[in-house]
Amino acid sequence: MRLERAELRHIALPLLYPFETSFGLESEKHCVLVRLDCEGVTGWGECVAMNGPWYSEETTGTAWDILSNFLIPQVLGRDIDSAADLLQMLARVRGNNMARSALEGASLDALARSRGQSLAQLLGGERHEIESGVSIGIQPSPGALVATVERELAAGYRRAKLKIKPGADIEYVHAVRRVFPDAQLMVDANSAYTLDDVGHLRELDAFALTMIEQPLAYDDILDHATLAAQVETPICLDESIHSARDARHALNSGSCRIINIKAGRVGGLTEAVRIHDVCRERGVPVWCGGMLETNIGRAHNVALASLQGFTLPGDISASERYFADDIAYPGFTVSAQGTLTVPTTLGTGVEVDDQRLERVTQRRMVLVA
Ligand code: OSB
Ligand code: MG
Repeated sequence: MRLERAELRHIALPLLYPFETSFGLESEKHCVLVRLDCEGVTGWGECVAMNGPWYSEETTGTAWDILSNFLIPQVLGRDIDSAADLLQMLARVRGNNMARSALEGASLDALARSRGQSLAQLLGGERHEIESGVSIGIQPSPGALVATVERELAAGYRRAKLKIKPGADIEYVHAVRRVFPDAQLMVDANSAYTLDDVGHLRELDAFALTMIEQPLAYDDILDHATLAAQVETPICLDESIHSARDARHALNSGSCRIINIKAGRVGGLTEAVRIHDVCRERGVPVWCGGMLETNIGRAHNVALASLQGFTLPGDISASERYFADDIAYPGFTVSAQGTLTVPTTLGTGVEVDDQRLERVTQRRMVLVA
């Protein structure tokens, strides 16, 4: 499959519900999309880097630079017949996992389409339905959080993840647990705490949470092991894990008992599958995280989460929670049982609406072989 043409677009889409985490408030989604044209098939990838370096070092700007100047020039005009081929060509570029992942994702979408397969099939996914959870941003008050959780659980979702930060944690979680004694609940701190907060974080043990996600520094592995030894609630790592090697290190050190896998954070679907494999061998549960994706990135996440080792509900929710006018269709809907259906059509199973895409495009670049 010869890569003949690549197109980058920086898009901006208003979020239906502004999303607050410990690192800030997002009301508009910005991302870079990658389109690849290869001998009659088109593949799309979405870069999950945010506008600013709040979640990780990468931004829409750095991703644009790395994709246009370094990654795409390595592959343009060349034959890509497997993910291994592609990763080999990109091996010279260090880091920049989100940019790399967007290109890998677009390539795998195109590759699956050229082989007459769905992306899930190409990855070795076996599930037809995936369990869906929601990630709920920090709310103005415990009461507002309870009302939001109530709405999401009523929609069918299997678990609710509550974003926390110092000052919006114990009281908030307690309020939700009081009203929903049996709900599957977890929290995500996005690195808002330090080891000085161990005593405080231990208070979360009272609420039967399935896990505490990324309580300590975004680049830490070992302090999480110190914390994990002092809290009963399982620790899950998100920001800290960039590779299968990181996953091994974290598990060997006792830093976490669960891993949140995001293809963007780890450099692509291939590395995401490797982490899945490492965890599965050890009986460690994984789940698929989200980065407020459009239906393009969401479809990539759904394909990934169709692998057997994704045994916990992920942050892949229905499309209607994010944007009024998504740029790709069909959207994903949640069933009354809290599941999403894995597409069986070609590639990601979603198609881009060119007119909507054009309306939200802020910058565009075409590279031809
Ligand atoms: O930490 O998982 C996170 C969104 C942006 C950045 C980081 C995170 C998140 C989410 C959103 O939790 C999950 C979703 O896409 O709904
Ligand atoms: Mg997280």
